[in-house]
Amino acid sequence: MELVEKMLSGSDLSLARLITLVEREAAEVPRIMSLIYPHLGNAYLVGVTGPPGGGKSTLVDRLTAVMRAKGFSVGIIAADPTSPFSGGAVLGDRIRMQQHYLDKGVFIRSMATRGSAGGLPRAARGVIKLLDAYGKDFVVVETVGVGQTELDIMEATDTTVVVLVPEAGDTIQTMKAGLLEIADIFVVNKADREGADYLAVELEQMLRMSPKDSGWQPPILTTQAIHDIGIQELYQEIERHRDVLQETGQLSLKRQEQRKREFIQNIEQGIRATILKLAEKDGQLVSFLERVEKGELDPYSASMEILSNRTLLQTWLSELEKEG
Ligand SMILES: Nc1nc2c(ncn2[C@@H]2O[C@H](COP(=O)(O)OP(=O)(O)O)[C@@H](O)[C@H]2O)c(=O)[nH]1
Ligand SMILES: [Mg+2]
Repeated sequence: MELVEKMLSGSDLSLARLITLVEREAAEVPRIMSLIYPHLGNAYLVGVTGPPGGGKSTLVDRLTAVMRAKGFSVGIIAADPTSPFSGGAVLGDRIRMQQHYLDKGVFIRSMATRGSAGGLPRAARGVIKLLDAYGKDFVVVETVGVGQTELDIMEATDTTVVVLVPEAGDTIQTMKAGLLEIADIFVVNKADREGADYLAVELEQMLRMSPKDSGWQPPILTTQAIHDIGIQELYQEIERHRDVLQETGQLSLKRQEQRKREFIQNIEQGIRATILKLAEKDGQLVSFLERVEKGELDPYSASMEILSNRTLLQTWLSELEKEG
């Protein structure tokens, strides 16, 4: 594929085009992914997540400046499912990261969801890979919020930075949403505001209650992204985490896990698509569906009946094959 060749030899334009294909889940995606596969694994992947307005984009902007000063190239993905149409967040990020828009060593892409559940994490993972193959030393992924979408995206990164702010309200509540488990590094941003120290102490107490057995205790940093304070320290902690992951073999284990998960998820996705297609046309499946919907048949028995009926499954598969 010519586009991939061009991208691999450094064409920004081809990279942008490939990203668009991945975002649209175009038919060429599996081919693209297999072509870039030999070029993967060199970028270090940093996820930045937390509640909206916490200063993530500002932080990413400053962190990028630190990485650039050290001579590293950076790819930035802002995955924001909250702005499907307006592009408001995208524009805001453009302003916050404008110092990097003219820098050839930085590639920035904002992604908004197009409504398809599960689509954004898949697309984001694909874009991460493109930036990795393109040769970026760091790929930084910013996600907004604390939902399943964000957790799914963060699973694909090496170091996850969770950004919190003093005014975040009920911290404990936020933690319950899964942030506590995924954070490798905590950042209490807007430390120029009241309550930052208190939040840091509160976090520390929570972490002490549930110590991790992985050999890495997530540090808690305080930053003032707008004043460029604490960013060097954040960069150093990312490096320290990376070193620990590498030395203990956890990095390769983590990536092994990621590949396995992706493999299974892709199969699941394919099977699900097949079933949905069948549900539109196969008489038997339709009648099962109707009875389940009406409550005449319980979903468990119905699915067991289908899964144990090999003849039925085989007929369906060959019907789909015929269609191509
Ligand atoms: N007071 C204060 N404001 C900040 C700090 N960092 C970012 N902000 C502001 O917080 C707002 C949201 O920042 P943004 O980076 O867009 O947050 P995001 O939604 O998490 O990406 C902006 O107006 C920033 O200027 C900080 O350290 N202190
Ligand atoms: Mg942002």
